[in-house]
Amino acid sequence: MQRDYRGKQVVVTGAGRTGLALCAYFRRRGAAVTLSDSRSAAQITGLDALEQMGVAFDLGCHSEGLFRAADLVAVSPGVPLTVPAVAAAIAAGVPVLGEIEIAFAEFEAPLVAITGTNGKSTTTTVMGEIFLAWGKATFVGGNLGTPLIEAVDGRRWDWGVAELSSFQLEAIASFRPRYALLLNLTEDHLDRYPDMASYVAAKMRMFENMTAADVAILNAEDALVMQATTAIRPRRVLFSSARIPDRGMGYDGSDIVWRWQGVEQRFPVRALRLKGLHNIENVMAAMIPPLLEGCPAEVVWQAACGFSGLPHRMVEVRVLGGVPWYNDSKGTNVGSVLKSLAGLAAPVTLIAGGKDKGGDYAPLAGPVKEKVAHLVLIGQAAGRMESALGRLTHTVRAGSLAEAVRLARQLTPAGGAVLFSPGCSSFDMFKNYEERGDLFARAVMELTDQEAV
Ligand code: UMA
Ligand code: ADP
Repeated sequence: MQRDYRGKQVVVTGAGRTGLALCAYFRRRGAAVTLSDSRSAAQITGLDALEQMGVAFDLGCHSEGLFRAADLVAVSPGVPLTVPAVAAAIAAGVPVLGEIEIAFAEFEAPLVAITGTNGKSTTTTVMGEIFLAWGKATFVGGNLGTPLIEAVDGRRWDWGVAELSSFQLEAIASFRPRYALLLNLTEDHLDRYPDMASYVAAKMRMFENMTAADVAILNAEDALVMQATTAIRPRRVLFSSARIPDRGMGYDGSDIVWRWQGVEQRFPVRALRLKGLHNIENVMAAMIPPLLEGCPAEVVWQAACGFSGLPHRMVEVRVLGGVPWYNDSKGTNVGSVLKSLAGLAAPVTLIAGGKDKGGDYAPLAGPVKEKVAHLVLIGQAAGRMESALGRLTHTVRAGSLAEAVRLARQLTPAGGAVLFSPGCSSFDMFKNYEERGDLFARAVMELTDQEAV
């Protein structure tokens, strides 16, 4: 249901992609908008267009008085609710809502929400491809890149498929998807949350307004997912990469098997272009809502098989002197590095490090010992990673990503492989993981045959 923002004083926090879209949204709806960002005007792009729209600015700080006096504070995902001005607004009784909540109130089509620590973007994209192949006008976005608020622009949608981060779920109120997927839960974002329980609690908010008329799609093989969802209200449909449930989606080592209402359907996994058990999980999860909605199985499977993967996730950049080089810049936590390493044979040269999110690197110890011949560390996390893993394999530090690439070239003989899977976010050295992955790929392409190992 659309809210009436006419004449309201709205403070939008965060001048990233979400904040800029929120400003335009609220201006279109007649609100008086102030954009607040801790960065200064010189560091932000896109302000001219907002100024022309009549947006006011509060830059270089977040002014508490402004926040306390607002009718609504709209927060970008990157702005924690603990920021003093936001906390002051909450204390003063001002509604503080996230972009997902604001967009949801006006998004008229049914929504599928997808969260989890890893696999969100892949699952979201595969599901979007399926709905589109079925001929449905489908918005595909969210944390993936296009904020949901950009979908609320007068276009008519049949479906919305939205990747959601824990950050986005922190500031919902009435958000209620028809389907909600929880893919897995492992440690992440401990630079924003005091502990793992708080991170999980943020993710669990996805289910809070759902009823028995809605469906939760859950990973039966993830013990934490199972434990965290025992008391949720929506009906549960499980997927498993280790067995075939009596009712739900499973994998028997060669086929994905869908059992529903007494009928069994099989989908041969060799036809998928996506590789790895984790991607089989993503595809299984992505298939369930369209199948439950009556999308023909052939349409579902053809679309799933047509998808070859997103950039920056285990992309082979080139093979040089018998060494494949993989860009996995989206490997931004320990869980994803584990999956990427699992897909490679020893010996691997692993380039890792970036902005430290405060998690434990010890789960990497076994695979590093077994497969990683050389560990090249970059960024803010290099010290903590070296303490956790340095004694298990030959470890060096590099001052830049380009230097890490040169070192990896020198260290890796034919028959080895180089994996760039940072296990950290990119914000210490780069704008985002895409920029980091592009720079890695460029540095790899600039290597010449002459630089002998
Ligand atoms: N800022 C403040 N005060 C603060 C913190 C930040 O003013 O206390 C400002 C920054 O100076 C900056 C702005 O906030 O100008 C950035 O806002 P933002 O971080 O919300 O960035 P957006 O460009 O709006 O991108 C966000 C998501 N970013 C984060 O969650 C950090 C994008 O996910 C998402 O694609 C986009 O909305 C559209 O939905 C990125 C991400 O890293 C890819 N997500 C995390 C992940 O996937 O692990 C959760
Ligand atoms: P997200 O959007 O949650 O970050 P992506 O689909 O972008 O997830 O995948 C990022 C990385 O996470 C991949 O490169 C891979 O290493 C890992 N990954 C993908 N799917 C899964 C999964 N289902 N379980 C665990 N790790 C996964």
